Amino acid sequence: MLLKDKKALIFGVANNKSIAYGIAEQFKAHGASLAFSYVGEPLKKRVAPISEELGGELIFDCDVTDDDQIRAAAETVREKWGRVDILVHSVAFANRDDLQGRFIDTSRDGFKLALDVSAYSLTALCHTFESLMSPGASVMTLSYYGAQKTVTNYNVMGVAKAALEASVRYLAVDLGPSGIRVNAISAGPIKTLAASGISGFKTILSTIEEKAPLKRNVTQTDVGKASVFLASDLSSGTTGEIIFVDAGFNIVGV
Ligand code: NAD
Ligand code: 0WE
Repeated sequence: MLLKDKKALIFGVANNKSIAYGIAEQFKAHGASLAFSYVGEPLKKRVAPISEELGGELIFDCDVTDDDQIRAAAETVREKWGRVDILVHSVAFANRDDLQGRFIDTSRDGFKLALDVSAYSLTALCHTFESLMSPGASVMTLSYYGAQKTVTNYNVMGVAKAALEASVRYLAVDLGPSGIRVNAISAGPIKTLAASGISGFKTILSTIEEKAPLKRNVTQTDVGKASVFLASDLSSGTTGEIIFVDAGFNIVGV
């Protein structure tokens, strides 16, 4: 029971295909207590049954672009739990129009939205939850290859993930003296809600099967298992790191 007595706060479960769902399942299997965020009433209907299924102790409404909602969430968690040991940020959004065509055509508003939801929100959460986290706490976020290399159509999300990965390093430096670690998992492509309707997604999946060392795509469970490592004392010496869970795709050259 690697996560026995640990309290895990999970942002970004939309349904049972979400990467955050795979993470939550593994956390539960290793004995953690769970709390889930949702965004607005329509998603509450989806998240509540998942929380029940996984024995969640708390669900709360939190749009990560709203500082008041983040503060309210922290208050709710403080009253119920008094502390947080694990914080999972599995949240991203860009306008669909900005995930096709040329990056050069991204509008100022589209850029701001993608960076706000997908990158700044990690800093906002760390800032507000800092006082609830003690030495040994672990923060993690989800990134993608498109942060480091161009991926056709990923566009403004690639720029947002680059900002997210740099934020992980700066947050690791700020929170390190308090014994709080901050890392990212760079996951290979997985068919989730956020991947639905992406033109060329099937081609990306088959490219990975063909080129990645493991000759397969990764699953939510693969990511969940790596998240247990990052959440637990097994990773006590690791912070500011981007860990690839991508069947090895990123290491392949010509
Ligand atoms: P998903 O659609 O299941 O999860 C995305 C989540 O973001 C949803 O739960 C949604 O409610 C939440 N969200 C969006 N805007 C929000 C806001 N303003 N406030 C709070 N929450 C908000 O899809 P997923 O693929 O599980 O994505 C989770 C994370 O994994 C994202 O950061 C994504 O970029 C990353 N990722 C996904 C893949 C992939 O191929 N699916 C690969 C690598 C990384
Ligand atoms: O990070 C992601 C997905 C992020 C995402 C997806 C959507 C689709 C629906 C952010 N915002 C939205 N907005 C919507 O309206 N991934 C890593 C999955 C993904 O998305 C791609 C990919 C891959 C891989 C988009 C283009 C090209 C490849």
